[in-house]
Amino acid sequence: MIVFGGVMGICVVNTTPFAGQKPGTSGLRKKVTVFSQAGYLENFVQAIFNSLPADSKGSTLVVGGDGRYYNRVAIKTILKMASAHGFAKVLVGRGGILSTPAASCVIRKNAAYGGIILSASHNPGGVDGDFGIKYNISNGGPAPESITNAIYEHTESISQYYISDVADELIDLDTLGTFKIDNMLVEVVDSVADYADMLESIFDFDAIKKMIASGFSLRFDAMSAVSGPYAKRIIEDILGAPKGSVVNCEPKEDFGGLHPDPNPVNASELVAIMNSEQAPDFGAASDGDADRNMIVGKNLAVAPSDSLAILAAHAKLVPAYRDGLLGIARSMPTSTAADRVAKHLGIPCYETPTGWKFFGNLLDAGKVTLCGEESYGTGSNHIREKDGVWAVIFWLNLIAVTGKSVNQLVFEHWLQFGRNFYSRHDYEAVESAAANKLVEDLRAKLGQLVGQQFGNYTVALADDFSYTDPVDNSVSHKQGIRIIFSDGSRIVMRLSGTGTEGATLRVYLEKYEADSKKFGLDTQEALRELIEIADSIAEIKQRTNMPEPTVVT
Ligand code: VG1
Ligand code: CO
Repeated sequence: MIVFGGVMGICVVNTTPFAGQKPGTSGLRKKVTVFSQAGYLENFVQAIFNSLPADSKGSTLVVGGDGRYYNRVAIKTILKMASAHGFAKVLVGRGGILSTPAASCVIRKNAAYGGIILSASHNPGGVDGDFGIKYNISNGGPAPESITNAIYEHTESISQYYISDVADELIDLDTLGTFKIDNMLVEVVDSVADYADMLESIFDFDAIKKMIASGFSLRFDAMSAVSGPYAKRIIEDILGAPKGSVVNCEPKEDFGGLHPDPNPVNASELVAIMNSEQAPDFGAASDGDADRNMIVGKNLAVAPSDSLAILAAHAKLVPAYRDGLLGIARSMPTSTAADRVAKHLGIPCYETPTGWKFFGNLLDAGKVTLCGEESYGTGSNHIREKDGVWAVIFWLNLIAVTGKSVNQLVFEHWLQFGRNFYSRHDYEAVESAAANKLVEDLRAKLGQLVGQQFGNYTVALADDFSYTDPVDNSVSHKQGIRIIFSDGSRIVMRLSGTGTEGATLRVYLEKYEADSKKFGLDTQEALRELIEIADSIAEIKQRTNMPEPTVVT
């Protein structure tokens, strides 16, 4: 042991950089086998701490994760390193568990300096699964690119990390209360109560309770992930839904071997039930870290882009949004359904790059109230992360006060605003070089596409999306290729920043239809021509060597 700075118990460990510790869309995500290499996690955590200003010493940090395999080991390491860095206090979720929205809530409520969230979200878990880590700032939201870039730079030059030598056995994550690591206080908290209180202050719980008491039935599938304890407490204990309404509610280290991603492909059991005779009135699911949501009616999985638009259109029915919305923000690939609502309401609609970190400034500056992404993410200014259980309760609130079903709300929305047919085609585990070349070659020919006609579609705009943050003027380039046609239809292509195997190409397809007689069309059928155009422009099948996408949502 080396004694550092005269403080007993703090070790300095010499280390060398690991290649490729660059945070992606939502922090650093790698296989557990990569994270568990000696020094790998430590290097990244030290790089976070090295990027913090000196006033972080003596402040409070929040730490928690989605409970996946390696969560506990990582949390103990982080606690020991937080002590060595000089934090005065760490708030940690009981059992090391905090959902991503709850972590955001705890950071805000306790005015913490920031937080470290351990999650690979919707990626599979377990010994052979994925692990992830990200840093959130004092507003409770993901660190902006200026900070994630600085963290990355530190990972490239790191030579030492600092860690307390306290024995792991002395770190008890399971008992509520406080203990010390060296001079640092650790408080083990139960975030469920705080989170439930927050939702109660936003929504009309009485109306939802009444609806449920009168026989309204629902099924919330927590996908053996971290939303379970939160959903059970709120939906069953507080709102009074019968026991068993929340299913798969025990968080498991490997999510039962499944993919904790709430979409019709991975939550197929829920969708099958909602398509059957036994369907309850309402179905919903959430992901690994409880920030995503899927809403399901009878024979109808609501498209996330539609969900954002519908919540926005009815927001005044929710107590917290009674006075109306300041604005809406959506990620660029998300459909333009929300734009139509914003226009109707006379409020601005912002288009940001993919990833929740881009919403933080807009929310902090009071420019927007609701935000959403096509990837089953919706949220508001109540915290700075997307929030799965919040979205579900928002829908229940709307159903309770309008007396309308999910299907009615969706169909009436299309009648009023038209329908944005929308789908995402993912080509997963593509060889990285081939995927990069596809994007590069496509980028090179964007200029020639404008004005070209493909069947019924003429290209009006083709570019690689750049975003200038309206609050701090920071610019983010190369955020996805957009091909926009003269009728407003769009094809967007980008490479995923959350995958851990090869590259994932995401192809987003959107077509607007105002004519309600065409609403009954099958989505893939409505988008058929655009799907073909995407392939002819980008040579997807040939270059990925895949005849079909691996996942269609
Ligand atoms: C995906 C989604 C993106 C989302 C991100 C994190 O990123 O497309 O919309 O913000 O995951 O979601 P990518 O780069 O793979 O397309 V999750 O629930 O971390 O928390
Ligand atoms: Co998530």
